Amino acid sequence: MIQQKGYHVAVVGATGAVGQQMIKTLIKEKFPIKQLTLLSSARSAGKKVEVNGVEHTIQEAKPESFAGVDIALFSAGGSISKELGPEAVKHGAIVVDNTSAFRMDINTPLVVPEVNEQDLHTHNGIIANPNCSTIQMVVALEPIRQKYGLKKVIVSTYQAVSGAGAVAIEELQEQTKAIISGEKVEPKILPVKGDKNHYQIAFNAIPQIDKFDENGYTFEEMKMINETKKIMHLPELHVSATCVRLPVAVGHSESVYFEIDTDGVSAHDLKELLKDAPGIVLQDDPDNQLYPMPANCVGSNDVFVGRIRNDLNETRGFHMWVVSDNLLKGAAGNSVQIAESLIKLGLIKEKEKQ
Ligand code: NAP
Ligand code: 3JN
Repeated sequence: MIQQKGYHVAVVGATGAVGQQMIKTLIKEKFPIKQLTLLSSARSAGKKVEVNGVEHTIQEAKPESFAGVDIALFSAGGSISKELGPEAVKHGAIVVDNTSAFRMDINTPLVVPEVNEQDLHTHNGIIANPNCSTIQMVVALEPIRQKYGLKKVIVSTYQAVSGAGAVAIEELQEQTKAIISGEKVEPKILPVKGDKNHYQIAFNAIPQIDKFDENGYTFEEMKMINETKKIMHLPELHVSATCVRLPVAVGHSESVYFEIDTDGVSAHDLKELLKDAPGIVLQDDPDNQLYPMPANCVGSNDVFVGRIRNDLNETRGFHMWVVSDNLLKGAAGNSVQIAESLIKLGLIKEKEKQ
């Protein structure tokens, strides 16, 4: 993977659940890398990791870490992005930020390449990668919006614990083992590491992802609502969300109800449309019990769609089931895709080309 020509890529949060997937995705996609810099906090600095047969030492992320970097992929939390993202830009890097730090900033494009790749042209150094739950939903909705218009979306999510980081994956594994062995569990992380109460996730479902906003929605739900409108350029779209954590390691699922702007459209028409749409795999055959499930989607950068059916009362209303790997298409995969789009569109400045 490391080439004479290519880009100096930095991964910030390289030891995390998302950062590790970023490194794997860069290799899998044969991203043109001339130099790879892996950054974390002081806790992991000095650790050695092997990437494609080459040993790399994790370094502590500091402003000066970005000297000579062309593309910096950030996934170390919003406060690190706010602190170090602008520093990376000052050093001439383009930042693809996986956190919510800049998503709703009007000067920062929020991009899912299948939906709004052209928004990359307006970037000012930072490009925001949306929330995982938003990404998979807009990939499935965009072809429908383009052909039939879109008026309303009501989504309920069934989210995997990996969305809450490496520590939440460990918590699910340990609780599951403990409960099966008849031992007591002491929840410490979920639903939200810094919140007042923690609840068992093994053999449970928790209707809280992120903290609560004053309006009774959680911040995860508000992210889905606001980000969807921004990415799809539909400020008037009616969107509502309920986000739920399930004892699944990887792969978010969503039940999406939506209303289109056109009469006379059937579920069959939507299946025909989605079967050839970019980034989508249609798995919809009730007769043969074919529908997407997270266990079958892990490791893929696609969005899997099934269970498409008409609402029984609303003629312009439909339901569908959308599943995707939250660490890939929902995070690392979409970020690397953004970096690939930047290269394809010629948006990485000449001076940064090696
Ligand atoms: P994680 O598994 O807990 O990993 C956190 C990473 O951030 C680790 O590499 C950690 O390094 C690093 N880090 C922590 N404090 C740091 C500091 N002060 N300076 C530099 N690096 C620091 O979390 P994750 O699941 O990978 O998620 C990381 C972030 O990605 C989240 O906070 C969120 O903003 C974003 N995210 C986005 C989505 C999405 O929907 N697009 C999904 C999940 C996560 P150490 O090893 O040194 O601790
Ligand atoms: O919980 C999930 O499934 C997705 C979580 C995403 C997340 C976790 C911590 C902080 C985010 C995010 O990307 O929206 C953030 C954040 O950056 O706000």
